[in-house]
Amino acid sequence: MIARIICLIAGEYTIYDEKTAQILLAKPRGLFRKENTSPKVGDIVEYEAGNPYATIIKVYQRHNDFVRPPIANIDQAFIITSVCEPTLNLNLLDKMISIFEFQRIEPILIFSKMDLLDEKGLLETTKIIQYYAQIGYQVIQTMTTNPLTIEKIKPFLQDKVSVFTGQSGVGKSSIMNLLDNQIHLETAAISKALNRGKHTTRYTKLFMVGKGWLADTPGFGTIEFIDMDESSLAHSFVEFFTYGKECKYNGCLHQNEPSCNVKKKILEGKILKSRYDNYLQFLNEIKSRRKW
Ligand SMILES: Nc1nc2c(ncn2[C@@H]2O[C@H](COP(=O)(O)OP(=O)(O)OP(=O)(O)O)[C@@H](O)[C@H]2O)c(=O)[nH]1
Ligand SMILES: [Mg+2]
Ligand SMILES: [Zn+2]
Repeated sequence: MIARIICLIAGEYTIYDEKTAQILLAKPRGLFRKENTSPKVGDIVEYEAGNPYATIIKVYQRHNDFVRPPIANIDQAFIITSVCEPTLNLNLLDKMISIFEFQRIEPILIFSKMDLLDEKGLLETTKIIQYYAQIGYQVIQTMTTNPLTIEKIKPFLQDKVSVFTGQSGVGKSSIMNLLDNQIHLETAAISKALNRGKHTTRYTKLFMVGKGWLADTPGFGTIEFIDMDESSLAHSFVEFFTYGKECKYNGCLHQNEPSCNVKKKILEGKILKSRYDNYLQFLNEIKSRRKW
């Protein structure tokens, strides 16, 4: 029998069998520990019925696999970025976009807490949000004070496995709670002194929402460019990839190479400066990691 893992807490799995529409508790067969591949949320597994636990006997090959958040087989990722409280973090946003692009998973950008911006902040932030839309990303602006803004997420969910990711405190769980009134996730006010969330959600868990599966995940502070090299980083910045076709050198990394079209577009104001600064920082991170 086949099921999907929807939750894992302290070695105890919850699986969902679509054929029977049953939710079951399960434990993996001992073998997985030896093979060093423990089943994770999102996995499609074969199981044997049992009481009180079904036994997971096989994990089907993953079409993708993430450590942060710990989930496999996702079709799309919502990257949630708060425009305020915690302060808009474009560095983390660009990093996550880049990692999902590399994995060929479409990122959808949610800018949350729009209600907290004053007039000036709204003007500045809107320019940034429009930039991301203009380079090709779906962007959704939300405020939990207006449920209609949350409703805009639903059409994207149908028939897909999606994940909510983003820093702690940006409002992932709050938005999930509004998407379906059966969901009651714990949420907590951010620490104003530290300007960051409290890591309220501790487990990755899939919920059936909007005729698809959607995972709430714990917020994280840092993530790494696992398996990415300089050129895959350059390709994962979609607008650099497009403009880069007119750089003089094939494989231009848009640093100090002569006749670089990306640098030209920055001078012309066609590329958001923070995107380029973040790109250079990531390039250095990848380079210094490769020295090891
Ligand atoms: N003003 C305002 N506050 C919001 C909004 N969305 C969430 N919040 C608040 O932000 C705080 C953090 O929200 P959570 O939903 O717990 O954030 P999270 O992303 O799940 O955080 P972790 O579970 O720690 O990763 C809570 O106090 C929410 O009420 C919003 O759109 N506007
Ligand atoms: Mg949460
Ligand atoms: Zn270039």
